[in-house]
Amino acid sequence: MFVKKYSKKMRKLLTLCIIFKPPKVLLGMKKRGFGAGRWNGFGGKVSEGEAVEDAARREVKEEAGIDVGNMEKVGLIEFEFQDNPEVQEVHIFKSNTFSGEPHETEEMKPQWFEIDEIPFDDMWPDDKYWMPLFLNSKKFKGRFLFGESDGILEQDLVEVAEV
Ligand code: UAN
Repeated sequence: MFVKKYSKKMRKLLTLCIIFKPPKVLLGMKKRGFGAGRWNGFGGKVSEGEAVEDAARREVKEEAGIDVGNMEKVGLIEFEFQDNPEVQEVHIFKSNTFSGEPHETEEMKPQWFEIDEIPFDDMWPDDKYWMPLFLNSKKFKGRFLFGESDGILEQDLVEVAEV
C-alpha cells in the first residue's frame, strides 16, 4: 500500500530587536555564528518555554549590554533557505528606550547609524526591503526564500495593521 508521508517544516523561533532613536538606529556587527560579518539588529533564538518578548530583551542584553525599556512588535518574517527544511520565524521588535550604555560583547559590536547611512550592503539582503517600513512606523509580515550565496529567490512583504 502506498502511504503518503506529509512533512511539516521545522520552525525555529527567533527575535530581532532594533533600537531606533530618530534619526539614529543602533545596529550591531555580528562577530560570530549565523550572520557573522553583517550589521543587524540584536536577537537570537527563543528558548523552550520562554516568551518571545522576554527572549528579545534577553538577547539585546547579551549582545549589546543594555536593558530595553518599551518594546513594540512591528514585524514577522519567515526566512527559508533552499535545501534546508527549517523555517526561521523572526519576530521583529522596535524600541526607543533603554538603560545602560551599548558596548561590544563577545557576539556583537554595536554602533549608531544615521538613517541615511544604514549600511545595507553589509546587512542581510532582505533588510533593504523591510527596513524602510520599519523606519516609517509601519508594521509588516513577509517571507523570503534564499538560494545560493544568499540570493533572494522569492519574496513576499505586506504592510499589516497588527502583527
Ligand atoms: O535581518 C535578517 N535577515 C535577520 N536577522 C536575524 N536573522 C536570522 C536574519 N535573517 C535575515 N535573513 C535571512
